[in-house]
Amino acid sequence: RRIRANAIAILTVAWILGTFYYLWQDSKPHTSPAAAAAAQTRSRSHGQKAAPGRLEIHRDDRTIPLITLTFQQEVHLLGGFDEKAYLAGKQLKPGDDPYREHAFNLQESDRLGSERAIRDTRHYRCASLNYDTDLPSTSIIITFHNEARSTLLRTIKSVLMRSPPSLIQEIILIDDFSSDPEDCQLLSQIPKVHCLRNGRREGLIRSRVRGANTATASILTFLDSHCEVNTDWLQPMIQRVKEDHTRVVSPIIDVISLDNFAYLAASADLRGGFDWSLHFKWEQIPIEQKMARSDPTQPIRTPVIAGGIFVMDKSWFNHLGQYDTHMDIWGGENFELSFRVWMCGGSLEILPCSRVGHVFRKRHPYDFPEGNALTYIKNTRRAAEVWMDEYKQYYYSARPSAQGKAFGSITDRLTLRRKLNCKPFRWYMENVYPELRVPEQEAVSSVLKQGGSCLETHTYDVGYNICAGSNHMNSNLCPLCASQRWELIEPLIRQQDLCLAISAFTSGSKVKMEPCNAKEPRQKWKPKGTALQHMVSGLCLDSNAPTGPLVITQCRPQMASQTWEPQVIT
Ligand code: UD2
Ligand code: MN
Repeated sequence: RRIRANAIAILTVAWILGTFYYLWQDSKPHTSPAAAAAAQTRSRSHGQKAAPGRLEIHRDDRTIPLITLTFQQEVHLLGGFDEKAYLAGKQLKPGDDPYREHAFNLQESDRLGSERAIRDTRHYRCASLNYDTDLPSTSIIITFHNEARSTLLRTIKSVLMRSPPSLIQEIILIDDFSSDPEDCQLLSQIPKVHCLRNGRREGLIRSRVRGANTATASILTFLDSHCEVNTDWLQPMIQRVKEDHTRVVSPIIDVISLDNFAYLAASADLRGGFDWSLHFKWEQIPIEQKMARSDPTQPIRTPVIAGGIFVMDKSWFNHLGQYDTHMDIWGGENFELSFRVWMCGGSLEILPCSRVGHVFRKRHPYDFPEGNALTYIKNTRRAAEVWMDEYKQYYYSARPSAQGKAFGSITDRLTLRRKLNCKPFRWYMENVYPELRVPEQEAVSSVLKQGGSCLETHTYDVGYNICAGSNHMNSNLCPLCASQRWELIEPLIRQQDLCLAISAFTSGSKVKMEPCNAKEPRQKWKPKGTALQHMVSGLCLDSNAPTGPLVITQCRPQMASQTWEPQVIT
């Protein structure tokens, strides 16, 4: 009996240890110092994108076996296309700088060949997910300007080899007026590949719209011209869009090293964000959301997308107004699209079970006919002017050089916004990106003058009284000064911790002081001419002179009892 008891005890201990080991393996952080070092975020000018910070290596190195195609398979996949001749047609000359033309190491890319094994960088649970067997097919849209032949071909071949053939309706290449028309033309010998060439340089925005307009599938998939798609990259994205056509989805964008073309896994804890200068950045998912994520295969809501790689229903793309085609060359279109999708009834997400590699570069390898800075300003100014409402002031403070720069007419886009009945940017700030902090406004103290009287408080009551006089304003001895001193921080009218609030939303309601809360509708004011209008009721602050008390009444322009002129106290 004792032997049996011992055996049971040993088995129990072994079982407990085994369970602990399993759990530890599951939660172990998958980072390696080497990969992290490779991921230094690069800073580039004018809002250029850096590679996602924090790379990680998964514990099980599931490299996709190199699919070496048999001659028949190769013919089936590539048709009459002569890959060797295509690549040999453009070769780096001995002594040439391999980074000069493309801002990545062309020698390494050429040496790699058009297909290679890459690691399956997804979370291991992704492999056991199932997708509908009747997913709709997609048109892949790739625009490029002077892309290297080896990277472009690798993008296309990875799509053909790593997607279920039935899901690929066609691959539409838009050659944005590259120097050599053959870069694109020759590729149209590959089955499913079509080539459109622009008669002049249009930039990626108009090029993508041209591609979308010729697409025949019901779903659009956009890719940059230097990508490599990973195992089962397409199914998760098409599945999400099939379930709800208002979703716009993107993969986790892995990093292809611009130096040695190593394929590196990006962190699965990042989403797209930006600062007020409209500079895109990768940022950590907010901690509460991270804690709430029990399933690492679930989509990640993102305030903005990086821009290059996403899947969108074609009718939804058209319904929402495609892109702003007055944006040129590169930049800003990802903000415009992201604001528009969120504010006009859709959503944006990153799907961790879809992975696509991309060569992130430190500089643009091509020229901007109007200059890089001016183009970025024009494009982001258009996005700010159409979509950011009163928040555009923060864009201008963060990018003062944008003021006064030409950005063309935005009438059509404003009409579109009205027609689609889109929500205000304030809604986006409160519901989609509350983590984006509004810059602290400089607290300037003012008096609010009505003739010789000033708005004044008596603890929680408000009235008006003879102005204490500017010569006394800074003196502690002046009893009225503090009670006549206001900070106008839209939407609040503030005195220390108390704010001006209405007691009810109807005309004639009294006005009082209460603890500040910028979300409280009763405390929201904005200037209207020389009057102060309560934002929600639309009524104006009225001294009710000479009888008092202070109330809100119907706004009447130039009405003496509604005039409150701010005068800054220095
Ligand atoms: C990122 C996006 C990119 C775009 C851009 C902002 C990713 C992976 N990439 O910059 O798609 O949203 O942010 O605008 O999210 N191109 C043209 N004509 C031009 C210029 C560029 O066709 O005049 C092509 C270019 O060959 C490439 C694509 O547009 O295929 C994007 O350009 P990029 O790779 O220089 O942009 P990237 O990755 O820095
Ligand atoms: Mn790119």
